[in-house]
Formats: sequence, C-alpha cells, structure tokens
Amino acid sequence: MSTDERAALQRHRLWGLVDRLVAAGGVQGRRLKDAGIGGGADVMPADLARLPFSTKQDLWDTYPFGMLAVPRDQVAAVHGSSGTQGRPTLVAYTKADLGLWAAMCARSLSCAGAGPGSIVHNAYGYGLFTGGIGIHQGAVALGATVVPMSGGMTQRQVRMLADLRPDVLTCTPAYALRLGEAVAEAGADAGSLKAGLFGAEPWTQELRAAIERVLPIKAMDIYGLSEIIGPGVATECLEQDGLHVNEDHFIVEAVDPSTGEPVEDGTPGELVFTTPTKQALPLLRYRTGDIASLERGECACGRTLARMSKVLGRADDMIVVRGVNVYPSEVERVLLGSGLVAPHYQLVVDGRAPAARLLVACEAVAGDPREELAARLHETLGLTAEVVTLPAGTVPRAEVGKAVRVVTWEDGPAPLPGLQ
Ligand code: DLL
Repeated sequence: MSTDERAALQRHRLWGLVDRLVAAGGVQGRRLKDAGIGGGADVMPADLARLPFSTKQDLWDTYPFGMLAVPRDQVAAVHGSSGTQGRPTLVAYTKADLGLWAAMCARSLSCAGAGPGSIVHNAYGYGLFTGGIGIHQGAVALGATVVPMSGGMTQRQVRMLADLRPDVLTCTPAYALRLGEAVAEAGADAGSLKAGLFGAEPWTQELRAAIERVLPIKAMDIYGLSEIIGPGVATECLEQDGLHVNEDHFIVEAVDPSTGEPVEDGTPGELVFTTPTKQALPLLRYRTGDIASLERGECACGRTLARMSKVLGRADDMIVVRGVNVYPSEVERVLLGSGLVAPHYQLVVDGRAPAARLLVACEAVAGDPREELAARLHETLGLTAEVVTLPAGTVPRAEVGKAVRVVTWEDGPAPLPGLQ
C-alpha cells in the first residue's frame, strides 16, 4: 500500500476509534472529552500527538474488565502477561479481534518466508501468555502446519525437530539458543529449519549471530505486547533490517520518555501505539515503556510500512549502577561481541552493600576473560562491573518463558552458585 493510501486509511480508522472511545465512556473517553474532543470529526491526523496517552496503570486501575469497549459477553478470550512487577495485566479479545490477531501473526510468519504448507515448530508458551496461541492461530490462518510444542521439555523438542522436519522455529531468542545447543549435544538434525521468528524479550545483533551459528537459519525479530494484541505488532522480513510495524492496525509513534513529546525518526524514544481497529480493548496512544527508533521509507523487500529498530530496552529494565544507566542488552552486545564467552549471561545486582555492585556472570570459552571484559564494559558503557566466570552450562538457560537477565541479591544465599 502506498504511504498516502495508508495515511487515509489510518485517518478514517482513527476517527472511528475516537467515536467508539467517547461512546464507551470509560477512562479514555473521559480524557478525550476533557481535551475538548467530542468525536472523531474533531481530530485531524496531525493532532494525534496531542491526544491523551493511556498506560499500563490504567489497565491495573480498572482490572480486570474496566476498560472493555464492548459488552462482557462479546469477549471471546482473555490473555495477558504475568508482569515483572508481580501484577498481572489482562487483555480481552472479541472474535473479530482474534481474527485480526491471527491475520497479523500470519503476516509475520509470511514476512519470515513461511507460507501455506510450511511446518511451524511453535515453542512459545501456550496459556495466558500471548506467544503460543498467537503464533498458533497465525500459522493456521496462513495455511501452514503448526506443531504446538509450547516451552520446555527440550529433549522432546529436539526429537520433533528431527522427526517432523519443520521449516520455521518460533520461540524466545534465549530458548532458540538453548535448543540449538541441545540439538548439538544430542547429535540430532535440525537441518530442515530455514527461519526463526524470535521475540518476547530484547535481543541484540550479537545474539542473532550466536543463534545463526548454532541453528541453520535466518533469525528474525518479532515484537508485540499483550496490551496491543500480542505477537504480530511488528516483524522483520528476510532483509533483517528493522521490524515492519503493521501500521494499518497499529499506529506507531516514538516519544521522549520523560516529556512525552515526539522524537525525530532515527532517534530512540518510547514506542506508543494506537489500535484503531481493535474492538474489546482499543487503546489510544498506549505507552509501552519499550525504547526503539523509527524509520520511514521503503524496505528493500518492497514493504512501505514504517520500521522500528530492535528494542534497546524497557524503561523499567534499566539498571543504574553508581549513577551509570545501562540496559542489559548493552552488556549483551559487549559480552557476545567479544567472542570470549558463551552467549549466556546473567546480571546480578548485589544490593547487600550500600554502593550496589554489578556482577556479570558468564561462561568463558577459553582462558580467563574477566579482566578484558571488565575493561571493555568500562570503556564502552562507562560501567564498573565485576565479571564472574562460571563453569560451562551453569549460567541459567531459559527453558520456559522469558529469559531472566537481571537478578537482585539482597539478603540470603547468592542467586547463582559460585558468587561471592
Ligand atoms: O511478549 C508478546 C510476544 C510474544 C511478542 C511472542 C513476540 C513474540 P507480553 O508478555 O505482554 O507480550 O510482553 C510484552 O515484551 O513490551 C517488550 O518489553 C517485550 N518484547 C516483546 N517482543 C520483543 C522483542 C509478548 N522482539 C513486552 N524485542 C514488550 C524486545 C520485546 N522486547
């Protein structure tokens, strides 16, 4: 679709969304009225940046069903995320929303080269988490064959990879790495795989290279969040040059996280999404907390959709050590880029002493890389950290769910054996 055509579609859909929110009369409708907007006709596309935001706090305040824009009996499914801060975030879908979600995940799979008849080995967790069921429905909508593995039981996954000879692997990037290792350990064959669609957690180009070394695939990034729909909000194509945002259904902006003002294309900002076509839980300018930059302009694949960079980190994942702000993915880039350690790591914030210490736990591939890595972390990130090398295979691998990159050590035993 040309960008002009899409802009017209977005405008039309945005008006409809504003009408529905005002009519539903919930927190978002009230905010619109307070801003002097009585309906869609009052909104010009350029006005998007002055419409009110919505946040995760709104979902928590109205938990579980307070932000529904349809009667409760039209809700066909609920999903959500367990939430790192211990509070669940629940989202609702009508039948039409489930259809939209399947179509978006089908698009993502086809972006990665899958098509009717492809076999998709789906190792995202099934359940409330959107990864498993979202990709599953997308594969079915595409006319592919889905193998609903869910996470964990790695030996069985290795067996299925060899027996069913899938074309596409879908799971978290950390689990892709674990599976790749397990295939090698078992001397098994994963040679049928051509592509992987990995997301649900931040991962760097360096981790991509590590995955592509252990599995015979092109590793693509897929992004999404439950509040917006789940996986299928944005995906890389085979060019691996940014994630195409499905802008006809998810209007994207990047804003300065502290002021909320738009940032220029190419500048990292907090991603903000508007969902003009969702029914059960339509969101206006939802603040994701995810930091990435946007690019407009056609991709070599021919798609005209805006592209987002890989997510640099979540605003609330940032660690502050002695005044230096770092995202775990920046540490990942230094560690994996060095070639001195295996691609598994965990950061331990030791809060037992008054001045927090940062320990970087990893596994050396040869020799003792501790001094060298500490110097590189200091040089590249300005970060003072103690690098700790653990025996091969002992840094925790994520078998189920999202990789835990940062743990805190308050009182009690060390979170990883061998730390002091
Ligand atoms: O993680 C949806 C998903 C499932 C996306 C499978 C991709 C694949 P939530 O559990 O609600 O939904 O978590 C959403 O995860 O705000 C980001 O912080 C992070 N995230 C998701 N995808 C990526 C990615 C699913 N590709 C939160 N890169 C989001 C970096 C990601 N972070």
